[in-house]
Amino acid sequence: MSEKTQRDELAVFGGPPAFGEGDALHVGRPNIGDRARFLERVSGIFDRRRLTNDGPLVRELERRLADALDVPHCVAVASGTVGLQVAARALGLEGEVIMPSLTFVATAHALEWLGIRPVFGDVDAATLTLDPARAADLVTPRTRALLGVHLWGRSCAVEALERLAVDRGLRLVFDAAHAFGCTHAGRGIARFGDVSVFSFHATKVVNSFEGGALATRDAELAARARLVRNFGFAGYDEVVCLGTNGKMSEVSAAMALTSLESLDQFLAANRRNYGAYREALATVPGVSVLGPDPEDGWNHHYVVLMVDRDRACLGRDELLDVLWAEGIFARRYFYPGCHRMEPYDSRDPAAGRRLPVTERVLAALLLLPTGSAVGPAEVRTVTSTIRTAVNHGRAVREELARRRVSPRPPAPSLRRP
Ligand code: T4K
Repeated sequence: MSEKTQRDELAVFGGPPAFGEGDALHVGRPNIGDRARFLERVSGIFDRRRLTNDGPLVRELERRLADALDVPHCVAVASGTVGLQVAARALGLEGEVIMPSLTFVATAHALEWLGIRPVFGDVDAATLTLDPARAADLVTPRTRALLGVHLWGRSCAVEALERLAVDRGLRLVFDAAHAFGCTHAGRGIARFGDVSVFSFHATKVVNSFEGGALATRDAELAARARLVRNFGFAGYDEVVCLGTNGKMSEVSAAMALTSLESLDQFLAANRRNYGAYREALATVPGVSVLGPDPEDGWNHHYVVLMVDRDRACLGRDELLDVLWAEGIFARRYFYPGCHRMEPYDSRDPAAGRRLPVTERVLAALLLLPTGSAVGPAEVRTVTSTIRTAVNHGRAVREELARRRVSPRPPAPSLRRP
């Protein structure tokens, strides 16, 4: 791995790829905390023979999460997706929920799976989160809630969404999958709305392999969420509502607790990488690294590059081809937008026309590898590759067009086709 300063060093021009199969860079490489501490906790699980169902580690995790998030109630769940569903059921949602299309498809699927219709509102050009004014236009008698997404950990216009929710009698849910470790206006990010749902998936800043949590200031809502999470059981033989299996296992809680203990290190690595990307790319024309809202305390978990095709002389997808050829698996999270995915696309193929900001952003964004698996040397290689590709933008475009076949290797996603 070295810096790429000359055009012909780029893999698209025949140079050796910067990273091979074994050391390729990914967006979402897991942060691993103290292994010995994790294994010690797992050993305790075996000793106790309590593997799941609201075990002691899950309870300990819920207490620690509540402290970290500065909320009185946290309910650990099996995934962020299940967390959104448990939240929706605990709030009694039905009908329609207004949400952005610019999010991971799980946000929409979680609702649709319950028979609740996601209605996509455009994002605000500055925050790239649900635009409260556009959301207000979409409220109908069927609307029950607003679902804001703290995209890439950057906070929604929480105050404006709270006002809208109160004015129109709606519930307010935040998808905070990306936002652990974030604050807004000096307050914990979970202290807004009715409930916030976090993901502790392997790719997140704090991870439990798979997992998530609801955070809320509402004791009754938390109690209902606990029932829904566990089939609706209120006692050994008493089921009081429709529920599901949304429980977090003890081994996941062991991982989350261990991960939490290293949170400061993970955040420091994110901050360091973000700073290095931003500095190195500041003078590259046509690309910009997204910063935080001045009111936000940010976890820097995602490094988001915006590519202006005209100024960079290179499109986002061409830059993606250049990076993938180097073994740098940048991602287009969350291209092409929920509205262009099924079942939403078939239901409303023209939705994109009502989402101009979303469409513009989805055509320009590119997420770069970061996290504790990425160090300064890797960032230098990525940024020098971007700089050299942009410096030779026209030649890169011609070379890619000449090859006709994209040099992008098969998808690096671990997802099976
Ligand atoms: N809301 C939002 C806004 C979300 O972003 C998400 C999840 C959710 C809700 C739902 O939360 P969960 O139900 O998942 O808890 C990944 C994650 O699977 C997903 O959790 C996450 N958002 C999303 C942003 O990213 P994919 O389909 O892109 O994953 P995949 O398999 O391509 O993995 C990403 C990269 O990470 C790979 O290139 C390699 C690397 N990786 C991944 C895993 C799992 C590793 O190196 N090791 C690993 O163990 O969705």
